[in-house]
Amino acid sequence: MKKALITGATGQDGAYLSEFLLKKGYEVHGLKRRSSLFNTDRIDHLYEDPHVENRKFILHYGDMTDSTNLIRLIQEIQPDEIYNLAAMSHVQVSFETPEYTANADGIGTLRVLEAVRLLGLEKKTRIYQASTSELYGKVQEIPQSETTPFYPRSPYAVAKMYAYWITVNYREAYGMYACNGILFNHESPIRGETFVTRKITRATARIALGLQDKLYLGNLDAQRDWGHAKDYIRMMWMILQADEPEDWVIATGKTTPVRDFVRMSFAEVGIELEFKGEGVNEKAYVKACNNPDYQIEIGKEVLAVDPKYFRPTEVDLLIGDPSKAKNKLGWVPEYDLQDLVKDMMQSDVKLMQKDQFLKQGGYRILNYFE
Ligand code: NDP
Ligand code: GDR
Repeated sequence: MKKALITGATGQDGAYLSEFLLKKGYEVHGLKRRSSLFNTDRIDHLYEDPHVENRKFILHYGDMTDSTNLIRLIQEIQPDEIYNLAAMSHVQVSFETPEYTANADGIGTLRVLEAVRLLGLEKKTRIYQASTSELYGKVQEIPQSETTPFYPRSPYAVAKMYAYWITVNYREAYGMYACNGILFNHESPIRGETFVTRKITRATARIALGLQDKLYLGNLDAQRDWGHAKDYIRMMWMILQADEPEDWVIATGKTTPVRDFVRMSFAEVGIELEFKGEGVNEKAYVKACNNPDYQIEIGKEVLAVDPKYFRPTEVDLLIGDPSKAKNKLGWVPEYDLQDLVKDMMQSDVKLMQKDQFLKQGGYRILNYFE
């Protein structure tokens, strides 16, 4: 039985990957941070009572900023595969916590690689590094492929650039099986609530159900190559099964502006929007509603721009070229953007119906929209 260690097991990708590897028969070890509240919502369905023997899913306390913790865990587990997914992954927040981001996302990756080397596991343990399309940053070339030069535009991307190159360096210097997956944006119903897609699908559901008035966003012109996280975590595993360790772009090859993601989300619940104005004055109004479940007034303003969500330096356009992964690994995504929006909207409508029920029962519901 193969053993895998997943750092960031409580995050979006960590949760889907844990489930995927358990189904493949792996013993899965996940790193989780101590927090003052439970932070395992996304993996609670996989939880196994620690008093039961021969568990297949085991969580360990740890942190990417703690070398001794990582060395001890890797020594105890002796993993065949490590998926290094843990990171402070929010681009805008990285401008506010640049030093911590460098430590967790950049040096954290070095700590994992160095632990494997120190423990003499170079020939046993394969390592996947969660690299990102944010490395491309300022547009140099489109579409972006494995050979496109990097130009990072945030403390997050700069930290991930260190992680990218230290992974390549350990592969070349010590013959380690260490790979970068350069993954473009991938989303899902369990995406963090402050990333733009989930912020939009949650707000759309809340607005339709009368729980929220308006959605505030930043740059509506930014374009992203959005895929479904379920398709992308499968590729993480395939990357570590290849004969040779290499770096891979995983993307859909299509790009869409944030504005259109908003339009598609509202359309999914039968609400047609009209956008008016430009730049910081751009707004969206309800043009039509053909869903009898929703009592939304025609002409209602449902979206406005708030410059507080603008980034000091923005990544304007991302569009990936996944040809290498398609040709050599057989990468075929199952979801397109329409399927992704549908999946996220269906899930958020159900979630917000629960809130609506609680509100009707007189309970206070969460009103935090960041
Ligand atoms: P999430 O933000 O959902 O999850 C990040 C995970 O890292 C969480 O489990 C989080 O723990 C954990 N974590 C954060 N800081 C630390 C730390 N110091 N020590 C230990 N654990 C920590 O990210 P995703 O699942 O979306 O992404 C997974 C990885 O892939 C990240 O590295 C991200 O940067 C990268 N990536 C993501 C893309 C995407 O579109 N989703 C695209 C390309 C790359 P907690 O739950 O306690 O917060
Ligand atoms: P990104 O994702 O920065 O691409 O990083 P995010 O969803 O945060 O932003 C995408 C684009 O939308 C614009 N935007 C807004 N973004 C947020 N979060 N909130 C808003 O209100 C808003 N309004 C407009 C942003 O300016 C940006 O252009 C994600 C993360 O998962 C990274 O960890 C990962 O590496 C990359 O994707 C690939």
